[in-house]
Amino acid sequence: MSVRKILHAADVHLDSPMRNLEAYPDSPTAEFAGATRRALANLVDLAIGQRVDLVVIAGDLYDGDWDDAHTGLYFVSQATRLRDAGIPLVVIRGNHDAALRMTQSIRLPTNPDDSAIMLAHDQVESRVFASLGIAVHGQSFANQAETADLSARYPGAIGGMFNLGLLHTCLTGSDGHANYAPTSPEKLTAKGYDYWALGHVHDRRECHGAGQPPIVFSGNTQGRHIGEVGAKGCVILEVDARNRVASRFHPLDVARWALMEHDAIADTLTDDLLNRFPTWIARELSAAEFRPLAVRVRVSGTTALHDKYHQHAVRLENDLRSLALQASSGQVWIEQLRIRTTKPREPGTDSTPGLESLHHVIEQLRQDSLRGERVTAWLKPLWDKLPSGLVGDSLEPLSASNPEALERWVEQVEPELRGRLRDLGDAS
Ligand SMILES: [Mn+2]
Repeated sequence: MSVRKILHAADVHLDSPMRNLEAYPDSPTAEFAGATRRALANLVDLAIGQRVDLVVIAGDLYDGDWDDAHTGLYFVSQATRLRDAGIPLVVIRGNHDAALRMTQSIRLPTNPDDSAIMLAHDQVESRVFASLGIAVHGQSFANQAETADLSARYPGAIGGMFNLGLLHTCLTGSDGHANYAPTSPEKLTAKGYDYWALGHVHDRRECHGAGQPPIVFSGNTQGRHIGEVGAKGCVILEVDARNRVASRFHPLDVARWALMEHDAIADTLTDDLLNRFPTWIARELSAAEFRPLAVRVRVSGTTALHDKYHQHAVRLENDLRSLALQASSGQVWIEQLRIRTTKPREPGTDSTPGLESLHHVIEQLRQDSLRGERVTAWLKPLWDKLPSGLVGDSLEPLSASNPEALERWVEQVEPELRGRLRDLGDAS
C-alpha cells in the first residue's frame, strides 16, 4: 500500500449567516455573501487538485434546518463533483444538523462504490474502502443535545487497515462549545485507531498525548463571527505504507475575522487609536493573504480619556471605516468599535451642578443586580408613547433580556450626560 491522502474537515455550517455585520456604504457585502458555500467549493477544488483518496466531514455540515432546499442542493452539487472525480466522501451529522432536527432532506449522490455518504444516526457504521486499506468508523447525531458518549459504541480497530474514527464531540470540556457527546482522549486512544477526525470545536487543535495517534479538531472551514478569528480550513493527512500519519493545514476560507485590541492606558488623545490602525490593518491584510477582513476594534484600559472615547464613539467608528477603505479599497469591514475603558478613580473636582448626583445614580445602577428590570420599568412609559419602528430598532436592546447591551448603555450614558451638562454650564 503506497501513500494515501485523506482530507479531514468539519463544521462547514453551510449557509450560516455572518454575525453582526451591519452594512454601510462601501462595506464589502458581496465578498462576505455566500462565504461558507465558497469555502466548501474550495474544499472540493483542493481535494481534486491534491488528488486525495478520501474526504471526511466530522459534523455540522449544515448550520441548521433549511428554509428551503437550496442549501441541500448546493451540497449535492459539490458532493457530485467529488464523486465524478472518483473521490469517496463520508459525512456525519453534528448538533447543528442532527437527523431529527432537520425537517427537510434531499436525495444525496452515492459514492463511487455506491455506499451512502451520510452515516446513520441510530447505530455506528464502519465504511471499509478495501482498495485504499482504510476503514472509517462513525455515527451521526440523532438529536441536537447528544449527551451520551457516542464513541463508547465504536468498534475495535480492524486489523490490517488504517482505522479512522469520525466523531462530533466536545471531548472533555466545553469552553464555549455545547457539552455534547463527551468523551476523553484516553478513551479514544484506547480504541486503537490510527487517527480521530473530530468536529464541533471550531478552533483547530490536536488533543493526543505525545507519541499517540492523532486526535484532531480541524476547526471550521469559514469564520462566521468575531469569536472565529484567523485562518480556517481543513487538514490533509498523508498516510504511509505503515499507517503513519503526516498532516498539514490548508486554508479554505474566503473572508477572515480579526480583532484589534487597543490598550488606551498610554493614550493622550482618542486619535492615538486612529494613528495605530493603518499599520495594524496592513499587517492583518498581509497575514490574511489579502482576503476580505471583518474587523472588531476593542479599546480597553484605564484612561483619563474614558469619557472622550465614549462621547466620540460614533465619530471614531466612522473614522476607522474611512481608514479601512483607504487601506484596502473596500476589503475591510469594520464590524464594531467597542469601548471597554475604565475611568481612573478620583474625587469629584468638577463643579458643574448635578454631576455628583449623576455619578451617584450611575454608580448605583452599576451595582444593581436588578438594573435590567429597573431600566425597563423606567423606560416603559416612554416606549409606550413612541412609534413601534423606533422602539424595535434602537430601544429594544435596553431590557433585562439583553444584559450586554444594557451594560454598554450604562457605561456610555454617564460620559454622554456629563458632556451635555458641561455644555449647558458653559452656555450659561
Ligand atoms: Mn459546529
